[in-house]
Amino acid sequence: MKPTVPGPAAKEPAETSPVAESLATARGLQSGPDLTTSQGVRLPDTDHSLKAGPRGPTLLEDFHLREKITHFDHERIPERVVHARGAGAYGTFTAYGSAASVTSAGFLAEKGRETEVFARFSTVLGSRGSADTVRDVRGFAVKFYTAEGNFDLVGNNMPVFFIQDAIKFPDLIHAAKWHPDREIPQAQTAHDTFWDFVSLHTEATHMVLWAMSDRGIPRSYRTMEGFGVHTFRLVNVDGTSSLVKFHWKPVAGVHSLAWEEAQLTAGFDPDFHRRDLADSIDAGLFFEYELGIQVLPDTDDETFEGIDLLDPTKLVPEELAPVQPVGKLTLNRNPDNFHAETEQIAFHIGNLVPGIEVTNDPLLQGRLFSYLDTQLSRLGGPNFTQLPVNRAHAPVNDNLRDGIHQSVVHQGIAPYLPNSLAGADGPVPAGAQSAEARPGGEAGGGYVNLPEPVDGPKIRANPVSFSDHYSQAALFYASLSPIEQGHVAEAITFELSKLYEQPIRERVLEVLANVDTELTEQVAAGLGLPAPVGKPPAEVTPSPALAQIDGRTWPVAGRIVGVIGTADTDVSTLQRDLKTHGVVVRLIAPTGGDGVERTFQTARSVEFDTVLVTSATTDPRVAVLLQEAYRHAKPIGVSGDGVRTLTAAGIDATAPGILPDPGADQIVTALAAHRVWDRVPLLKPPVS
Ligand code: HDD
Repeated sequence: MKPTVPGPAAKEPAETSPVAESLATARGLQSGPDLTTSQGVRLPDTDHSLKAGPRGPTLLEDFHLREKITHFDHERIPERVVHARGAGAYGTFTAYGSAASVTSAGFLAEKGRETEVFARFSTVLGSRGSADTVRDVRGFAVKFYTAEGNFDLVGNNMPVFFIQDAIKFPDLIHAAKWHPDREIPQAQTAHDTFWDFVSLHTEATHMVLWAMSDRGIPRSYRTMEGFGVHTFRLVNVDGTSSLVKFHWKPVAGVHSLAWEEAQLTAGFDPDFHRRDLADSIDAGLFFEYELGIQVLPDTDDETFEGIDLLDPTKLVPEELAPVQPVGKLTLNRNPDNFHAETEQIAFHIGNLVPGIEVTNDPLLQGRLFSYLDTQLSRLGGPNFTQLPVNRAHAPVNDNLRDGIHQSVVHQGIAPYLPNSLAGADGPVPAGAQSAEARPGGEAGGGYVNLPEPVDGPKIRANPVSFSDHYSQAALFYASLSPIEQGHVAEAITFELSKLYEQPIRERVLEVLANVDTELTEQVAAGLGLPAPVGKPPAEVTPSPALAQIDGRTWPVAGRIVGVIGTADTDVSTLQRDLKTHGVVVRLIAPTGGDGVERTFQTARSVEFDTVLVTSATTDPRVAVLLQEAYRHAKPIGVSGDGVRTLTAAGIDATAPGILPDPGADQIVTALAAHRVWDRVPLLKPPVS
């Protein structure tokens, strides 16, 4: 059953858009009132196989049985080797035009230009069927179907990465995924091989702290930042280049789960994030992000303020280079079919359009190989670009031919260049001439690389600057709010507690000692180990933009309020008032009934951002719900006899964030701060 979520009706795709047309064609490929075979033969019976008499053996000649079972046997395709678990949606990117000075890419440069996109969010380590809320990095991949060809921004929700060179990716992933002997643990970094690798491989330290921070457990895809991670090179119409870092800024702010909440949710609703995405879009509560760029001069040494821009373990603090907004993304349409669209979408960091180029970041360079290659085994051959979700909206005429699952019926006889047999207007491209050489001299706009000089000895080595593994790890930790710092210490302690190998714990502590003394001491105390003495970087200037708890408030659309009452509790006024803010109200009662969306048996705190308790009950399940909401620093409203329920649950009605008789406005104000941060100091560890 679809939930009753308020908001404007979900936006239908413009029927004239290229994606709508190609999808409409794809949808129309199967129609008609009768069940048929895949050859179109109508079938009166699909429940009984063809047998020699009712008790006889099944006959091999039953073509319907064989076709049905054979197709079923092959329904699954290999899951992605990383980022297997994900969810996606279509949307529209609208350019502000502010990027025109740095890039010729039309979808960024032309003010007001709208470009269709498909965005896929993912966890990295878990299998396709794993839970959404595990502690992990989140993928944030966006395919822009631009008029100049497809551009893919294949990023994460963290701005740095574990390794500096793509050649180590198989090592990283082999260490981080399950142990190969038993295939456990699923979707977790809390195990020996992960910490073994990252403690031996200290360039991972910065990223490990991000993964252990609240960024590793986002509340929603709606409340995640996204990053292109690498430095890209943008080139404007005059041929002037800049180095650039891409950022997605969520309109709803950055908000995370509490750790205990994340773990409980993995059991109570493993589909938490994908459900939130799909339900919100159905309800017209669209996910919105601004795309921004940090623009840095394209100098010979490719560094900025001493930061090597080719090192993907380093970020550029926003205080040194502000993120300039260049456009807005609104995710507003759910896919119709998970397999056809979300599973078969194929991203590639090398899908670039004129005006956007790559740099020599060695992580990026290796990725340029991996993405196309992986699709060949995942999607079964080289023609995956013809699948509706992967098709470019720009005209395609590529001279690539044949191959498995070829669905284009190519015309003409000369799919090669140069040729003298294909006319300029013919089905085979006339040639890759420059704009001037084209018949009619129409504007060119093809992809031409900036003629960057390339020189150097053949060598397997990194620049010297890549050996600084700790200064930015220390910068990140020092920039977090004290509450977030506490969460990092708790997360690392939790993960290391799960290890079997004591020497690995000790080695991690030695690494941490180079980042921050207090952090090392906290983790060591939690593990009951001595804290080693290291040499944390002497001076770190914090970057406030890296903290997510900073006193700001945010829009609350998509948040959920649970009202504990009885089947007779009238929530219609609250529902009406909160609907204007996009907030959903769900009535929780002892048993089902008209308007009751959850019973005491089916409700659990993790589903609600705020709980309002309106009636008296001593049901222990309600007490647990309230205690969890309290521990997770959620606002709790109390009215009528609800105060007795609160007291029975052992909660102090005068504690911060306990709201007496709250109206819609108070609830919205409390939700806008994400959590009741004032309550956190009262909560004895471990709380989250
Ligand atoms: Fe990757 C998938 C992001 C490094 C190899 N990667 C994949 C996805 C995301 C990222 C979001 C999922 C795309 C989707 O939704 O289909 N990957 C990153 C980021 C990286 C990164 C931000 C570092 C900055 N990746 C990376 C390296 C390699 C790969 C260094 C290999 C050398 N990534 C892959 C892959 C995947 C993939 C094997 C698996 C499925 C796919 O590509 O289509 O090619």
